Amino acid sequence: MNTDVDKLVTQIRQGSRIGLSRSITLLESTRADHRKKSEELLSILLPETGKAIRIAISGPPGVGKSSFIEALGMLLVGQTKKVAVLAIDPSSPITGGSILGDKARMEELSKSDLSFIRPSPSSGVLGGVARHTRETLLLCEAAGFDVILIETVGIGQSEVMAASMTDIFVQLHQPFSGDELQGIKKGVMELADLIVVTKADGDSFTAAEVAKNELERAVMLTRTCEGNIPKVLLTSAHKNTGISEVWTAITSLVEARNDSGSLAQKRREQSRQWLDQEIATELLSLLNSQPRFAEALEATQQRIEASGEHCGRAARALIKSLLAL
Ligand SMILES: Nc1nc2c(ncn2[C@@H]2O[C@H](COP(=O)(O)OP(=O)(O)OP(=O)(O)O)[C@@H](O)[C@H]2O)c(=O)[nH]1
Ligand SMILES: [Mg+2]
Repeated sequence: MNTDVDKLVTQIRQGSRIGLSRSITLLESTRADHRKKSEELLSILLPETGKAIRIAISGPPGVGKSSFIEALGMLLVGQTKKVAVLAIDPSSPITGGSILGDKARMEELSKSDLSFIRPSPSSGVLGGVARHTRETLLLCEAAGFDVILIETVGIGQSEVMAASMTDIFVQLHQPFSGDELQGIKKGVMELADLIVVTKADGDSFTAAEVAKNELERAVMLTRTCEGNIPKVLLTSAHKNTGISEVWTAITSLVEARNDSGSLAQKRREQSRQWLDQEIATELLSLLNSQPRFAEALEATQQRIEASGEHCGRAARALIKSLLAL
């Protein structure tokens, strides 16, 4: 075995944050030799993963995700739990990087010896970002972290990605005064295990209460299956109120799902999904590495442009002809 990998394994087992950072950099690298090493590292450590509570914290930009994570994280490190904060963020073409998981909003937490904060990988397509985050999560578990919080912006695909690798999905909402509820997508509400209204303090306290009531009514309407209705809780990260109630709700959900076996079932399904995604990614890169594929792709593209051939059909014909080779 390669000594580099050996060293990283030892460092991670010791809970070293430097070792963890180095390993994450390795798995984010696009170099083939780095990829091979990171796969070796993950294979060795995989049996030591799975022990943390994995939580997605989602919501629109500016709703207060990082501030909430800081407050929740401080509560947990206060109980001597080790907390890792990761992020899934479709990288912005304008800023060229991630806006989430901002350490500035988690100033206190980032100073704690029991925390580890890693912003979202700043490059690549969402699928790649998701792979890195999932692998980083596993490394954090091997390093002994008890709780993994994944911050994600509330826009479609990245939320679904975050849900596909966590046990509990917490949806954050701004205080509001009434009509805004119509704008909340039903599909997103269906992902939530727990709904948290932020900024329940000062001038926005009343609006937060209105939001709580409206959201409670909305979840009753969208959910039909009894026992599966998410709680709606009021919090203020600034005043540090409602945070421990959120933690209690999370641990009760985890306990109930552990008892019923549904959490283990969920993780099995997630792992199956992950395999499917890896197969799709591998197939595509295998195809792209074939010179014949590039030629055939170009020819197909020209045919589509010239004759308006249906893309799905053209893709199937292309794959069939390559498999027959
Ligand atoms: N009044 C009040 N303001 C808050 C609270 N939590 C966050 N804010 C404010 O809301 C703004 C956004 O907070 P963040 O924690 O950065 O929100 P975010 O959702 O992580 O933002 P992005 O990562 O940019 O999507 C900041 O100006 C915070 O000061 C709170 O509990 N009360
Ligand atoms: Mg943030």
